[in-house]
Amino acid sequence: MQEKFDALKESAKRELESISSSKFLGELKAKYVGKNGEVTALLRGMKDVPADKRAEFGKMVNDLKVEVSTLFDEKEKQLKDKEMQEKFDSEAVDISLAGKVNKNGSLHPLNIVKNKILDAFCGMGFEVFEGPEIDTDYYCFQALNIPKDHPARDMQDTFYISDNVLLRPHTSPGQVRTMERKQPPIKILSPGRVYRADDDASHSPMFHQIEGLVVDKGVSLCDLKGLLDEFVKIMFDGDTKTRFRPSYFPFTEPSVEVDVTCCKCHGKGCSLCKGTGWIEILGAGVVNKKVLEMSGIDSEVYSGLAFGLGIERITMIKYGISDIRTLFENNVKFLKQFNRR
Ligand code: FA5
Repeated sequence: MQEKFDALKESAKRELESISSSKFLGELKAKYVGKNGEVTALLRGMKDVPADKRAEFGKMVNDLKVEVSTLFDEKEKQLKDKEMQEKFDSEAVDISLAGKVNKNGSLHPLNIVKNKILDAFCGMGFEVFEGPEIDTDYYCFQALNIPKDHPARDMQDTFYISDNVLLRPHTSPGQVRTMERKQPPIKILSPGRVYRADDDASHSPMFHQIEGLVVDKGVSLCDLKGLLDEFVKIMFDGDTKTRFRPSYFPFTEPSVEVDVTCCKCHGKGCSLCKGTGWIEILGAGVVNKKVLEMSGIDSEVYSGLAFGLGIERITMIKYGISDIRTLFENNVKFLKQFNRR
């Protein structure tokens, strides 16, 4: 009997040795110690064993079962350890390899300058209001005291979608839309894209403006000058000079234009500033009473000041950019220069 038991144990050992994956283990275990396995079958032969030998026989079969099960448990542990190690090896990361550096994006110089301008004015109590880029003839011109066939329309020739609807040539419609909705005191900025039939080193067909409007009791040209002087001080370094030049806009009276010294020639005169030494950054003035009245503001009680500045021109002056077109070419080498933290 003992020989039979030993042979069974040897056979289990041999079969276990030939197994190289834990997934075949379950089937083999069932063959020996499962419900219908060979060791379990020995117990069924108990009935043929003489009664006085049964206890001893039963103990021997149970011992064999424990021994064979232990062989399987050890093999299972061995295979699982080996498989785990193989998994670790195949998923290993080589920490000595050079890493991949993520390229960080950065703000476009126009956005850097736009944010700086908004910050400067918001610090003086202005709120931001954005109007539509496609607007009507009424808001772009008529409500700003530029009736049909007025010669001032030529200065802002633009792109029409239909007789009455156009790409706005300036952000001044923002003035009208604000005054129609809100009674004074008003202190708003209206930034956005604008469009004109222009194209040279300092004029782009699409560019960005920021409109400013203040309406309250007793607002005057002195307030406008003080406000813009403060703005220029915040935006430019000490060497930049400014000048206020009388000008004409149908929607302001009196009107001015503000120039700063040319970024390329520093006032000597060059092709960028057309030999004048100055670059215009904004138009401004005291809001025409007719415009206040058309927008529902009592011009006997209130007065206003307004300005419209070009973000591209201010960016060019701040960073010494001599051609406006470089701002729209999206040349990464050029844009990287502004990526300073
Ligand atoms: C106007 O657009 C007036 N709406 C500004 C204004 C607002 C005046 C409120 C009075 C009261 P002007 O056409 O001058 O004005 O344009 C204002 C600024 O936009 C200019 O000073 C300049 O900085 C910029 N600008 C004008 N045309 C271009 C262009 N084609 N490309 C880039 N910047 C431009």
